[in-house]
Order: sequence, then C-alpha cells, then structure tokens
Amino acid sequence: MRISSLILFLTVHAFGFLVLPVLSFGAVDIEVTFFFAPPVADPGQPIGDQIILQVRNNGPDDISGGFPVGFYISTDDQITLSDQLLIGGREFVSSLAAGQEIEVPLFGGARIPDGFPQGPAFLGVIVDEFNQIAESDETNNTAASPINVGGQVSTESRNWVSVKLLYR
Ligand SMILES: [Ca+2]
Ligand SMILES: [Ca+2]
Repeated sequence: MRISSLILFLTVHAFGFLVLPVLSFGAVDIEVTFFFAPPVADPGQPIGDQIILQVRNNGPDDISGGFPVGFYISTDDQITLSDQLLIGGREFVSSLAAGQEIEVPLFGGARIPDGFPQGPAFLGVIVDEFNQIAESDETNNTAASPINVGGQVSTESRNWVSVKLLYR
C-alpha cells in the first residue's frame, strides 16, 4: 500500500508539472485559413458580400466565449487596431469547437470610409480583434489582400464587368 500510494503521489505531481505549463499557453488556436477581398473598390461602395473569410480553431479545446472579427483598410499589409475599421466592418463569432472551420459572413453594406485616400492599399482582417482569448499561436490571426481604392479599375476587371452586363 505504501508503495502504491507513493506511485500515486509521484504520478499526480508529474502530471501537474507536465500539463499545467502547457495549459497556461492557451489550449486553443484561431487561425485565418482563407481570406479574399475585391481587388478594386470605391470608398462608400458596399463590398461586404465580396469579402470571404474562413477561420479554424486548431484546438485542442473548444471556444465557447466567442470573439469579435474586425475588417480594416490599411495603407500597408500589417493590419493593426490603429488602421481604419470598415464602416459596418465588425462581426462576432459566438463559438468555435476544436477542429471546426467556418466561414464568417460580413454585413453586405460594409464599406471603405468616405475620404480614404485613393490608390493602392490593403484590405485586412483581425480575428480575436482585442486579443481576449489566449492562444498557442497569436501570429496567425490576421490576413491582408491588396486593393486599389478609388475606381482605378484595371482593363481586365473592366472587361469582366462589360461581359457581365452584356449577358444580364
Ligand atoms: Ca491564433
Ligand atoms: Ca488571441
């Protein structure tokens, strides 16, 4: 009995030492697995329906508390809270189970704020926007896609629009 008690004692302590430090790093990881934004848009133009975002919880734990997702317009490809949030550009994911991957729909009327400077920019996203969830990897929560702001439509895009109008 004394030996088995000793083994139990050592097992509990070894378990605690091995597992607790791992848990303290966060047992979930939200990752942006797919992001698409239109290559051209005018300020004020509704573009929410053209933006596609997919996220996954790499686990091993479920996320039940939910987290906000912010869509931003930036002059560089580093998307941070100091960039400009799209008007109507914040959504909320209420839960995400371990291993679950979902598409996060964005409000269709979301748009670049009027007055944003014309020219090359980046449309991006921040998942767990205010870092309220501790994750094993905090570096995979953003994505950015180049966008030309202000109607500088490329020839290819213009042709595509013409073809679509022709067949309507
Ligand atoms: Ca993450
Ligand atoms: Ca986080």
